[in-house]
Amino acid sequence: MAKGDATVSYDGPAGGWGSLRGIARIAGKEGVSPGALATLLEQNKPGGFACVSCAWTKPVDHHPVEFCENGAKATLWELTSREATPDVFARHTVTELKTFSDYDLEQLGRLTHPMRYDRASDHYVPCSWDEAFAEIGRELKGMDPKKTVFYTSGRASLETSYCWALFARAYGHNNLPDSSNMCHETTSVTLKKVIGSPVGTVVLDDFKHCDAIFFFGQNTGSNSPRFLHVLQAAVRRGCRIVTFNPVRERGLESMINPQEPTAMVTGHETALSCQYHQVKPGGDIAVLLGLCKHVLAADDAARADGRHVIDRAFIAEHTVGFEEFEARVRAVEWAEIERVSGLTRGAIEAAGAVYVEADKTIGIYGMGLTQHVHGFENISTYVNLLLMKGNIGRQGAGISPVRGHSNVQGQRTVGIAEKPELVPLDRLAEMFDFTPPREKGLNTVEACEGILKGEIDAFIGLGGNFLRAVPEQKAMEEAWPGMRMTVQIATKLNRGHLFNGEVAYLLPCLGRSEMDHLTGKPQVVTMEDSLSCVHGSVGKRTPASEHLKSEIEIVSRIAEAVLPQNPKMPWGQWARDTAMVRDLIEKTYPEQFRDFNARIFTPGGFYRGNSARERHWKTESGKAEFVTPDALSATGYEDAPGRMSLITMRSNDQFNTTVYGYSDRLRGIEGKRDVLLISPREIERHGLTVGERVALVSDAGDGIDRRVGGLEVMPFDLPDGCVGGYYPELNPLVPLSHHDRASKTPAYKSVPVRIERGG
Ligand SMILES: Nc1nc2c(c(=O)[nH]1)N[C@H]1C(S)=C(S)[C@@H](COP(=O)(O)OP(=O)(O)OC[C@H]3O[C@@H](n4cnc5c(=O)[nH]c(N)nc54)[C@H](O)[C@@H]3O)O[C@H]1N2
Ligand SMILES: Nc1nc2c(c(=O)[nH]1)N[C@H]1C(S)=C(S)[C@@H](COP(=O)(O)OP(=O)(O)OC[C@H]3O[C@@H](n4cnc5c(=O)[nH]c(N)nc54)[C@H](O)[C@@H]3O)O[C@H]1N2
Ligand SMILES: [Mo]
Repeated sequence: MAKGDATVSYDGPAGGWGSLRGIARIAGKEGVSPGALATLLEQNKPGGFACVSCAWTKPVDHHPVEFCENGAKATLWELTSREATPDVFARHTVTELKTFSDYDLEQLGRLTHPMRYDRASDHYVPCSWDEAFAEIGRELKGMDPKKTVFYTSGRASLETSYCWALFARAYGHNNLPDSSNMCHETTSVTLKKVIGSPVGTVVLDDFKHCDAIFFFGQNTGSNSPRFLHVLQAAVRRGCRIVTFNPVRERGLESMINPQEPTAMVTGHETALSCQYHQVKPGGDIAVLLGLCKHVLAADDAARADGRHVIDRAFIAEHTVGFEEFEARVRAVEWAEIERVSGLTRGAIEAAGAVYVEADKTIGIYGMGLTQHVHGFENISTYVNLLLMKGNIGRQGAGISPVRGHSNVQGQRTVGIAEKPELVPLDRLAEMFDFTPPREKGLNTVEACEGILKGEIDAFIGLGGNFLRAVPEQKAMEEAWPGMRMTVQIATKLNRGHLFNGEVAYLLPCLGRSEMDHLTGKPQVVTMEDSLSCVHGSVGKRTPASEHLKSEIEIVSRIAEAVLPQNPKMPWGQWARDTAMVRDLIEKTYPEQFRDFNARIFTPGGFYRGNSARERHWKTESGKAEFVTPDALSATGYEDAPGRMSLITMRSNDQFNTTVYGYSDRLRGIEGKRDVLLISPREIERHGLTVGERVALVSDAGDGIDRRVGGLEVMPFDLPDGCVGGYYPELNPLVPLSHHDRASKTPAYKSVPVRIERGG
């Protein structure tokens, strides 16, 4: 595969020795505690603990070593021997800590004590758990619940998440924004609308039967590396992979399987994608319409001699809206498709030919489709392509979003939702004898809007790094201290913890690999992966500090401090016995969690089921719905002279806002993150020189001065009209109003910017 000349790149495959070196480097750097490497061997196996990194599924027939480079990094990050003790906080004021990089903050190590922010001295100071719960309880009791926000990052277990959502509702609000509001909320909204199920329809076995896999905007090599094995097996039996991505991601080009000793020794790599198309950011609706156009043309030709390509029987029986969509596809001009996608008709037709020839196709996607102003249309048009050939609801076919955090999908399943209609409120009312609030709550963007307007009194974060992950970072950091109370439940210090309300607490919790020592017997927690399989996880390690509490205990203690006594809500008992919470989950969602406690260690997890997979469409029309897109470009803005689309990216050495190191191995970028990736042609066009420092400034046209300076110009193989750089450093450039129209997922993958010299 040819590469652009003179660009930074990496020619080796994904996986292989490079990934082992990546693990060894991190193990050395994190100063891991004794036995940590042995703990890794238990990862993702029945009776062991579920990896805290990505949401990729855990197979029935696991490998001797069922973890990947990035899963190992995530676990070792948790098992560091470094400690952010009260002494560390005594040495640095919070203002001083704000000058630390994201990397340096987390390198301080695990939080060991509950801490309260002391405004007078500008220090975090240790406090007792009792004091913390009492004051948080007192504050919340005095507040209007609807002016408080309970955020969750997608790592908390099903049990903790269920309790958290129940607590919010018993207290009196649905303000339950989740990291998925910045991530796959576009999926939840779009797939629910068009196929009646908010999650993907594919199961692991389908990858053994598909003839083609299409990839739109998902970076498997860095973000879900264990999935590479599945892809490798598919390719080896003749399945074809076609990828659309502005960046040539090595993981999707080729890999060496670290699980195969001979391949490791001989360096034998498997080529993964048979076609790789560098679409412009936001060009996917156009590509998908082009593919549909090709399918229609192939069908027209086939029908002339009595065959067919389109599955008209399926369309007639199972769908609505096809005629309108067909008319739109026929009407759209190839010239327009080429302009918006940046690809030639020939390239799109070559991809279309793979789709036409394949009997069964799986459609994979990630943030490259969800994080756009027209993310809804990206996904609905993708589904249209699949529906045209009946590729949903049969073996070897389907739509498969690859989720992010390890339990982000499950949190939605058990009630973390700002949308009350997604939750069985009547059942909850009956089970727990209370009146759940019915008003829609705040999602992430709406919570930010509320905080900016000064309308929110308290924020409690169950994990995550909200303030660093959201758009409009500068204004958000300024507005944040306007809140009366902020509480963060966390394992490590991050930048979001350095901006505090008048009353502020930092509450340290156990990580998933650690033993919950409340009762002395191992507690099980559960997670749902991207393919809707539910797995049990048991922490085995001695906790990093004796003062840590499990997330579920922290949530329960806050709930007890706030809510009036209710014999139906024995919070203390739930925290001591998570099996009781699983019984409640089963009672609340009986179809999906039948015999929950008996099935938690089913090898490969137990499948929660999916109506669309059964071709039972729980949509408004009762059928799968073709939606005709009204936009051709997903960016939501026009091209303008000097305007560039910024893609914010994850490196191979980070997990979201957690930066493990400065090696983006698979892209050949080493030792730095303050870079502006741009094609040599655009470097020339803008009159820039390689290595000079520039600033990116917002070109959203709303008069707000958003900028990030000091970025080193680095030549990189990208399409014209776009630049790349790292998340979260570039988040100050993303306007809060720049989000998917349907789901309000921030449009982090095409942000309008300009390059300013001398930055
Ligand atoms: N190691 C590691 N693993 C992770 C994470 C991590 O940070 N590190 N994060 C976790 C989380 S929360 C999530 S949500 C997932 C994220 O995993 P992914 O969904 O893979 O997300 P990204 O890496 O942000 O972007 C995906 C790809 O989209 C491409 N892209 C950008 N714009 C476009 C576009 O307009 N069209 C197309 N077709 N492609 C585009 C980018 O080049 C990139 O390769 O990974 C999870 N796993
Ligand atoms: N520009 C840009 N912005 C983005 C994105 C993008 O692609 N581009 N991606 C978006 C996406 S997909 C997501 S999901 C969000 C991520 O947003 P979040 O989920 O809020 O952020 P994380 O970086 O995953 O959170 C890391 C912190 O979680 C805490 N933590 C780690 N493990 C545990 C644990 O076991 N328990 C608890 N309680 N805390 C723990 C640690 O303190 C750590 O610092 O960011 C979004 N923001
Ligand atoms: Mo995510």
